[in-house]
Amino acid sequence: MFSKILIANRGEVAVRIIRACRELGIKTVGVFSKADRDSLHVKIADEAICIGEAPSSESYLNIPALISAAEIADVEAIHPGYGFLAENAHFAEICESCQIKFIGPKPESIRLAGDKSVARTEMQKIGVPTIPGSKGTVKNQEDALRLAKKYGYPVVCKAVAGGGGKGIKVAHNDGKLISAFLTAQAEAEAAFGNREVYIEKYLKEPRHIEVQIAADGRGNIIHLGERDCSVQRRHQKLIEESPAPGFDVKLRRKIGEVAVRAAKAFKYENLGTIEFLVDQDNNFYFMEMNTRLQVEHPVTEMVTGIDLVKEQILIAMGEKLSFSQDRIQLKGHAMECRINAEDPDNQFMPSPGKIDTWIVPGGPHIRVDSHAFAGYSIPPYYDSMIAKFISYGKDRNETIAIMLRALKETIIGPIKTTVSLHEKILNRPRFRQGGVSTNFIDAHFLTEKVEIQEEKKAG
Ligand code: MV4
Repeated sequence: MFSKILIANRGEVAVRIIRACRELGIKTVGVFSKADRDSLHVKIADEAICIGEAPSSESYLNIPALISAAEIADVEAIHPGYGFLAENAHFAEICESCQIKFIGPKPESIRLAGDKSVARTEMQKIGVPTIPGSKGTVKNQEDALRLAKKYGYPVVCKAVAGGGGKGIKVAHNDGKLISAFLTAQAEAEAAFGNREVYIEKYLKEPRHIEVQIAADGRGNIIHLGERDCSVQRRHQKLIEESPAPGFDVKLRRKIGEVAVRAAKAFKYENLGTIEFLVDQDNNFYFMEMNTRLQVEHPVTEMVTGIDLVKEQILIAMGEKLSFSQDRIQLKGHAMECRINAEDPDNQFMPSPGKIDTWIVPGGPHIRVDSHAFAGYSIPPYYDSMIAKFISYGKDRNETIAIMLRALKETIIGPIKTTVSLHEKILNRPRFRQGGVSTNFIDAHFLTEKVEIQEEKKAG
């Protein structure tokens, strides 16, 4: 039904979407900033249009430029990828009003998920477990203190518009709570133009588990198992895997059913993810809904055998889901390592610049999703992720062994990358055991470790 799609994104995800379109026989229009002229997505798209200057505010976030490009190229739909405008309800609305199909959920679903406090309240209404905390937002310091007394320290103040770890502050006592509350408000105002904050009991060593869901426009809605994304540094995921270590069929069915129920409450259509925090006893709590294709979608593709990007486009065209819940079976184990152009030995300083050597892994059961190549210059303006390595094996141990040999055969230079960090993580006994919490990287790898301990003592 679609004959041409515009991809409102750059980097590996633009390449990934072009690949899906080509397999579906859909023509592609790439867009690029002046810094991305020589990028891979520009080379492999059927057409490419320059949409502005290097800073993303003047190009990839420039709605008038994107809509103009879509009109000039005469596309029927826009795929937003992830980041940039993917979760912008206003952009989805503008696409709709220009009769361009936005490949994603309806604006009202994006808006509902975007308010974390309202989303949390909606989940409570339908009996989806949430972390104990405030009813709605917290207006002042007195209320914050009263709630902290009720739930007991530590507590966490979170921005309702939150994302990327901004506007999240933990407090261990009354004295710290006031500054945590005010800082969360100020950060939220600066980052999102919305200073509203809610409060939750702080879970000490949670795992981050998310469930992939897919919904068509005909009321069919299913889940595609879970991903464990607990290995993060400063709210940036480093490694994701599926299935989650320690999850059995029964627990998967339970969290999957809750995720589907949650998605229904969002009147959801297209691909989405329900994020949960999971405690040591495997109790899970709804945290938020992501209304986009995610970076880590390939791990789900590997264990389900489903091409999620093609599915996403077919859903947007009005097709029925190509599979039913009883046809979804996780097979084997998949793991993704995000390779960033950053120096792990120097505070993860970005390392943009020209890539002279680009030798990336191949062979059985390794997938490399990337927009980089020998001779490519990484611009300093955007995200530092330059590749995703995805390994697939019969079980977790084999999957790790495949990833380790893949990392070992990688030679990228002269820019710095996080390849060596991934090798270290994968060799840690605690990681090999499986089921690490979100504190794992802080506890094992952070040079800022001392500083964090000092903060706790002071608090
Ligand atoms: C929490 C939490 C513990 N308890 N909420 C961080 C980002 C945002 N999506 C929610 N986050 C957290 N919320 C309560 N009540 C711990 C985190 C958290 C975290 C969550 C997932 C992955 C990595 C994390 C790293 C630090 C803190």
